Amino acid sequence: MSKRRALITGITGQDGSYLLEFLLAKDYEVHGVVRRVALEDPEHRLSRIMRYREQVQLHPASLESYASLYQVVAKVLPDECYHLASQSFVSYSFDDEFSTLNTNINGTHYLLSALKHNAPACRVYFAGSSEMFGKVEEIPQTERTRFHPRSTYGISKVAGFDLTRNYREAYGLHASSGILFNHESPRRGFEFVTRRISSGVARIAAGAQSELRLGNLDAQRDWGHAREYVEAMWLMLQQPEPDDYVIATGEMHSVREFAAAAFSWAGLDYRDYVTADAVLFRPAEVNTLLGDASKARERLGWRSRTSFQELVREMVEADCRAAGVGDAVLARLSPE
Ligand code: F7E
Repeated sequence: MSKRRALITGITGQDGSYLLEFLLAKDYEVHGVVRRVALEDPEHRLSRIMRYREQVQLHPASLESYASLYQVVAKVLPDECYHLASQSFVSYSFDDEFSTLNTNINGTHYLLSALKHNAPACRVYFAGSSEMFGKVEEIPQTERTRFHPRSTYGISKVAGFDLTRNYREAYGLHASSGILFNHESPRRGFEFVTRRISSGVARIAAGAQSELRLGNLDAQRDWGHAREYVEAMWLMLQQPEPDDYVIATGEMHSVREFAAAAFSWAGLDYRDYVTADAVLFRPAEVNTLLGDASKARERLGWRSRTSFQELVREMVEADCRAAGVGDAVLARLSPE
């Protein structure tokens, strides 16, 4: 039997790299959409997937170009398509609303349309986000909670979610959306708060830095491990019917708690190093996010397994090792 063929947009990112590993382990033929510049600068831009370079076929295309996505889909004819690519940094969406909306909404629309024309039987995953809940209308948030996005990033994800549902209802595409709450790992981009903290702790422990400036320490998030969240994406596409699912841990912690835990793993007190800088506050903040993933648990058999403390420890350990901190700190961080 021929291998199942998967196409991933955003394959070079945190989630894309974990999904690539997961699908290779399941013996998929994996294809990825990347920007042309990534192929020209592989050491840097393909760093998360370099070790799988021989096992994956990469295709240059842009979310801004319908023609380029159309050609990739027509060539690959995927059985499953995971649309993870987007401008995903919420802060940046306040600086450049227009490109966030254009790239994220059009990119999703172009891909869905290209699939409708070339591979209508393909099963599609759209990366929705808890940012769609924004100014939350109930706690915890479920698939039935109303959206109230607070940034153009959130708005673009609501539009992508609606487009995905519309392609399902109007054209019969097997298209599902995951409403993923924050998910982190040692592969998280350095601009996101958890990685800012874990890499900051590592530099401080290594003596290369003496303070860490953050924004709103009181924001609360539901943080899970990205490696587990990509399994949920795959499970959604194995269901007979497409649907939408909240993926979350069901536990909420503040940025302050994350910082306290991260510094404490390195034997430090965050209050000696962290300052809240008003410049880093967002014009419209999402203060609390807490997901209820009961539907995913019941229908997909999925649940989050990594505890908050373990997630923090893993991130701090990885950054401390990369920063070359001393053995005394590493001994605190290594699991028994
Ligand atoms: O911010 C606060 C910040 O940038 C988390 C993306 O993957 O998850 C992510 O979006 C919170 C916010 O992630 C700093 O104000 C404080 O309240 O790590 P973040 P995010 O905005 O929640 C969702 C699910 C997505 O879909 C997104 O694509 O932390 N915060 N101080 C800070 N945030 C940052 N970045 N940097 C700080 O210094």
